[in-house]
Amino acid sequence: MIRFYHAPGTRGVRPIWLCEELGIDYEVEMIEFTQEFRATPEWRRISPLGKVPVLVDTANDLLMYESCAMVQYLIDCYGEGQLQPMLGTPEHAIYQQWNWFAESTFARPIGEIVNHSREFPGEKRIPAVVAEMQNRGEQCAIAVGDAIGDKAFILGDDFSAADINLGYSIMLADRFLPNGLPESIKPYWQRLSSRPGFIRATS
Ligand SMILES: N[C@@H](CCC(=O)N[C@@H](CS)C(=O)NCC(=O)O)C(=O)O
Repeated sequence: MIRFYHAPGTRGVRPIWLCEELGIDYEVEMIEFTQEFRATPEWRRISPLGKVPVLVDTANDLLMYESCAMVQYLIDCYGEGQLQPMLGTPEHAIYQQWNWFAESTFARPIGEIVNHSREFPGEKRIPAVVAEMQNRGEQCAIAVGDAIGDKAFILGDDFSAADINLGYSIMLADRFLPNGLPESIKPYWQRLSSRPGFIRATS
């Protein structure tokens, strides 16, 4: 059985959405997403930095963190070739480019906006830091909009797990960038966020 430790609206949306798309059975244990709970030794034994999500797959005696790595594990192990191009092809390289971009380039500055507000509330807030992270997040959203052009999905006609990883980052951008999403990305976001799998993963 696959179990996710998760909190609403956080990066666990990615692997849960993937399970919904592929019809993989899973269960979710919601954790208390407070600094106090995340600092407990009990939670740190499961998640060394106190973060979510965490995936446990009892069938393979596996415990892991990093949401995009979970998505890749689940399609490699249970996806039967679906939702990713064939390994070793240029298409797979571009697919991986977007997976990495989604978390390490796009979600990162937006996550830092959230972290900054939490760690430096009120007068301790450093406006230049927040502005720079907003600018970086916005540049990423524009880059995705440019790459999408008039394609349906990031790799073309076919929906892939890279759309799931990017989709979560776009959800963050929509929520935390002061000017919201650039026009160029809105039809893509509409297409992703209206998928039944996304709706089930976020409700
Ligand atoms: N790169 C990690 C990031 C995990 C992460 O930052 N999770 C957030 C929630 S979406 C969290 O637990 N934040 C609390 C913290 O950073 O202390 C992943 O993709 O799983």
